[in-house]
Amino acid sequence: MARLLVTGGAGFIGSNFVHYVVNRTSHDVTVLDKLTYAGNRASLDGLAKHRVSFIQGDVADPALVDDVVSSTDAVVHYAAESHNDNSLADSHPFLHTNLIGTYTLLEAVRRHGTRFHHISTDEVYGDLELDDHQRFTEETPYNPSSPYSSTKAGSDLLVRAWVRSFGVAATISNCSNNYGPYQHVEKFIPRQITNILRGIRPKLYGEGRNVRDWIHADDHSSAVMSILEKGRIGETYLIGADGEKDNKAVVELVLTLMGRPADAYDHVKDRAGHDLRYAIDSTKLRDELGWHPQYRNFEQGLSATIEWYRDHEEWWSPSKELTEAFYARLGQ
Ligand code: NAD
Ligand code: TDX
Repeated sequence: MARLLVTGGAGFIGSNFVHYVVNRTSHDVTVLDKLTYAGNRASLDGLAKHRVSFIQGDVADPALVDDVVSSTDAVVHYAAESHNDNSLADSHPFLHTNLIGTYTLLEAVRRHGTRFHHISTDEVYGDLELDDHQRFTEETPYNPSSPYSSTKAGSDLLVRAWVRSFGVAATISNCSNNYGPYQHVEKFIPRQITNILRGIRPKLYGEGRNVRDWIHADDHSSAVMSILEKGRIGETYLIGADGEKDNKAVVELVLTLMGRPADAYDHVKDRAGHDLRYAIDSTKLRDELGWHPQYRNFEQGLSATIEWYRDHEEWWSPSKELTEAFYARLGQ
């Protein structure tokens, strides 16, 4: 049994990971989270209090981070500014949290000899053509497009340098697009579900041909646990569940599952520099660590996610108005 420090544990994927750890392992968890607009303590409600402790703070605060890292066995680093559209509007928080925050954690784990797992994204590889038969692998060159993905790429490179130069015991994972409960309403799938629940038409950027490779957040969590337990130090593992879908198909499926006509959505202004397609080849993770996704049916996973948003209006409602006001200013 160990104590895991989960940074960003009040965010979407971090909170799903904390639920996963508490429900399926004997590890205890300390969450370090700044509670930005994207963090929500309610996402950790219902978890046994003696298993999870919560610290509100910034991963870029060296004294706090040193103190928290000194009393944990391993760090799983989810905290980040995570939304591409926000990074186009104001990049500064992305440089602070994604770069300085990761640097601050690396210095602390270096001092204390603590195991470190860095959570990253497939967006560091840039994008693929729609008809490209290749998918991203661990060998794909970095080629990020947005301020968000470039700061995530930078954070990955910091981790690699700290492994090589200082012997930090770190691993990295780059995952594709996650869906599931507790995702902020700014993101594609929750935005459309909550729009429909509010009587607003879903909004599709451009023609909606862009492809994302969807994975359920629980499958991301199980993959991260496998890497923590069995991954080789210094290695990168790509996480994906063969879930490629174009945005138009996803919005049509959401509408259909919610009993609306499949074409009851609006096309809005496209995202600047919009990545066309992401696709993950997770052979290394599957062959080396024996990991497999549990959620193989996207429609079922999406239906359960829709039900979750139906049942948890009090969780998402406070963010909805501000989020839509932001998009309205962008014309999206
Ligand atoms: P999120 O925006 O939902 O959550 C981020 C969390 O980090 C929030 O709780 C926020 O309060 C916290 N945070 C932000 N700045 C902080 C700081 N300076 N100090 C401490 N806490 C801070 O993000 P998410 O979608 O859950 O993504 C989590 C991680 O997974 C990120 O590193 C992201 O790059 C990566 N990732 C996300 C996806 C996806 O589909 N969402 C896919 C692959 C990888
Ligand atoms: O209203 C919308 N309409 C729309 O068509 C929104 C919010 C998005 N989109 C499109 C843009 C993308 O092609 O849907 C797709 C998904 O958009 P996001 O949910 O913003 O995700 P994406 O930009 O693909 O990035 C996500 O996956 C990789 C996460 O937000 C990142 O944190 C992660 O690294």
